[in-house]
Amino acid sequence: MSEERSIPQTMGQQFGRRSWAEPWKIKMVEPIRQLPRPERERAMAEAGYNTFLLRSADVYIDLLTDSGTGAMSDRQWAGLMMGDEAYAGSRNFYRLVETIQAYYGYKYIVPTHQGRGAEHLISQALIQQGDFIPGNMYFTTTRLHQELAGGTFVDVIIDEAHDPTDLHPFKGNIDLEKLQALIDRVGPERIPYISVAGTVNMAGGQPISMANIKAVKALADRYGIRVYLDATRMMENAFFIQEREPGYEDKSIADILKEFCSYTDGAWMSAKKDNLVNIGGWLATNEEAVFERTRNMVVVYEGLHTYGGMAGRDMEALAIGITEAVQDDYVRARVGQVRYLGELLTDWGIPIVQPIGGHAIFLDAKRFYPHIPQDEFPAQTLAADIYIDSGVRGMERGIVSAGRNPETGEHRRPKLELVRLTIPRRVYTQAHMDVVAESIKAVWDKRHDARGLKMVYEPKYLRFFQARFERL
Ligand code: PLI
Repeated sequence: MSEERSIPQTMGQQFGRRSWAEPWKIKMVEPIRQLPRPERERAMAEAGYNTFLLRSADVYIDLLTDSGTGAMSDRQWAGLMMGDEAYAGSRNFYRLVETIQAYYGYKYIVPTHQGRGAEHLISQALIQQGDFIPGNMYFTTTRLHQELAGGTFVDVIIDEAHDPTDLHPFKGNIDLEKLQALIDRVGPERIPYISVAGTVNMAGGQPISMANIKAVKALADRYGIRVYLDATRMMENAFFIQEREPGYEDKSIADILKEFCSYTDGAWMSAKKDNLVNIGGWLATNEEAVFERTRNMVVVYEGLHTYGGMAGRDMEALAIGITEAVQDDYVRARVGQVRYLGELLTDWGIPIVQPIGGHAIFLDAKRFYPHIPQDEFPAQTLAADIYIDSGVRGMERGIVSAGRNPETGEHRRPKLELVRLTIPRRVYTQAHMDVVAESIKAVWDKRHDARGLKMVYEPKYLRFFQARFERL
């Protein structure tokens, strides 16, 4: 062997490749461990084949959710020490309000303990019994709060969103004809607001385009209907606009975010995702009357209107988190890591929702386990099987998550039957992604042996959190 050939070449030297990398380095670590397989089997059975019921100490790589599971920066941890824990008028609250105003552009802010606290307030404030709320695909807690307020959610997302193989670049878009048809059918006075999510969680983390939100706003304005935004993962949505929408390639994430929000009347936010904190949320509006109503309600359900269930230190970490989350290099690395995992799986022919979204990889359980009928919960089964294989925890996003129709009591049968592998922000490395991908591949290779589940316990609300199953 020649001297030259014995020197291993890096991929970069070979292909002239330039990789992205995270714009941070690791200062503190939290040990994790992989239980032996017999213990994983026992843990899964004891958890009723529901990954929500596992103890986190029994999980190796935790991809259950990106909600509240991100790593805070040294600046945010330093910010915790700046907490002003006054019951009323905390300094951190005013900083948070100014930060949301600066980056999202809304006028009035009501703090809440997390996203569903804000969903509760906006739903109760705007929805009357018998109203209809159109939206770009349901989200579990969002729709439930709309229903509890007396409304009916109507899905007006484009058809492509329900097809995991369709490569539409903006599968989160609203179908304007579906929206118009609803307005014609029920009348604009029965539609308190259009519920727009950026990116769409249940569709696979798919974005909505700037052109679409502009068009939605124009249509809504014609009828005097409000547009409210679920801003939970808007940074990632802004990234996809920058990447895919002509005219936005040279705009910053911060500029895109602000422009997008300018086409809406307000927003609710689970700060546990894109705002890089472990707990927190907020409601924002440009409407004074809505602000007055929700600011009054927050003291009943969440806490005083200058903390809404958060500690002063939480609000400080949240304000700092917003400033970090709008950085272009951060969002690029964030989506880049999700894409890295998705591309490994795609290369092995494993069926996932395409295009790869912003916060998670969604395995298509219908194509993974085609022999398991939807009534035997293929996605629930797959999430359990992955945990048993490696200790990697994902979650079901299919028939169990969709729940029952409150009028008929029947299962809702979503077209998408998925397992979500959600990547926490700034937590895991590329090596963790390799381990995850290899575990999915191992389960894929044994897919023909899989057996479905039967549900043996079903709670009334948001059943996916607490339902229990047995192996068929
Ligand atoms: O979990 P909350 O209450 O902070 O936020 C509720 C919520 C609202 N909208 C969207 C799009 C969400 O994704 C969301 C929560 N999502 C969770 C917990 C998740 O695992 O995706």
